[in-house]
Amino acid sequence: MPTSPRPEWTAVRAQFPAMTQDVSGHPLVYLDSAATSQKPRVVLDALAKYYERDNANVHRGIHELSRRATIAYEEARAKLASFIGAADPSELVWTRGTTEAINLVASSWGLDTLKEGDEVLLSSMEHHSNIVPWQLVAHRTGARLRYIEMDDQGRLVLDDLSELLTERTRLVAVTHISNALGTVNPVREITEHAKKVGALVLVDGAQAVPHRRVDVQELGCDFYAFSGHKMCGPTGSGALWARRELLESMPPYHGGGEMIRIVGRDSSTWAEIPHKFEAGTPNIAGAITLGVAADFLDEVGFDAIAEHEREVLAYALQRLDDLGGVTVYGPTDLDERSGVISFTMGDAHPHDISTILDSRGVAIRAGHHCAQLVMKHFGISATARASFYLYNSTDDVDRLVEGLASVQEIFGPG
Ligand code: 7TS
Repeated sequence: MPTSPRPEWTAVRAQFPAMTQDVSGHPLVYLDSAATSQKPRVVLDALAKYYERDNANVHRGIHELSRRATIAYEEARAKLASFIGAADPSELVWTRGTTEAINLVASSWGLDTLKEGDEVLLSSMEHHSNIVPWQLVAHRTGARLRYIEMDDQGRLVLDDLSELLTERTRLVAVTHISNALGTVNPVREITEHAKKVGALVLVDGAQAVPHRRVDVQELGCDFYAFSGHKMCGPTGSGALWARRELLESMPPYHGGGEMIRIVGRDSSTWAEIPHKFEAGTPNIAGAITLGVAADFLDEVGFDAIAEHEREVLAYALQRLDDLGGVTVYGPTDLDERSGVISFTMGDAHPHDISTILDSRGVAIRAGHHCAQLVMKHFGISATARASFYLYNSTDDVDRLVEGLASVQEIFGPG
């Protein structure tokens, strides 16, 4: 088991300027990447370069800067499409992130397609952004929401799937990786079952795309949503991937400039996909620099990232076990989880744990993590959550555990 970071990962970390600062008089230990990741120098530089040299609106002006911005914007689309294994760049719609991508599907496909008696199958480990949009649509259409439940390790219980999936099921919407537990779901297996009853499958990839190679075609899903800011890209960037025929048949979600072909007084016709879903001036700098972030991750390599994160995760779980008094939620098998550790410590409230850690320069998240159904399942209101990314090391784990030891000094051993 490693006790000091490997030099190649120290070099990766050195590319993240935010990671080199002191917080509360201590070198920052950032363990909140499930909320948002830090950004490497190449992404920050690309952002400045875009605004310094190429800033112009896309698909509009016939001038050099607009040409440059448009080319870079569409090149980034092609890059991200291939990054997730899409067949064609036109299947990738830029959004503000996962939340907007799911709302797009719910409002466009959902309102257009769902009828009274139809069913949407969710899971009880979903982030609120894959629950609430479906509730909104269900209330308006009369569709019914059903849930795949979890076991006591926070794994989906798939034994019941053949009962949950019926000819009424129009959509299965599940997370690839849980943000509250780190559980990695067998999406391909779920997709295979869903196809048998003709249901579509939407996958929330917010916690997956940053950490592992995702291939939407291999997964066999129909919609895949993800956020740029959790994968070293800027906030306000992200995308929805969907099969071409679905995007073509779905009505627009927002109306405005650039999503039309011809506008008349009473009605209009729509631009080709993906532009039909991109009304108004998009987040041009966000899309372009998300392309840079994808290149950065590719260069480090997902095999290496996954191996490194697993090493840090295994070390962290062992050290927490050695410390004692820490209840960790989620699967015990490392093959079934990613670099998220959600935990509680006796009577210490997660917010107090987080505050004590913050005073020592260690950033974690405390709360329900926008996954209140997960908290309910475990009979708790909140957890403390440490989440790891490629720039974290076993040294960070040591600092976390030192901080937790001081929590125990204050609150007792738990
Ligand atoms: N789905 C999952 C699984 C997530 O983890 C998040 C954000 C979202 C959807 C929403 O993504 P957004 O980029 O549109 O906001 N999760 C978290 C989190 O765990 N802490 O802060 C945000």
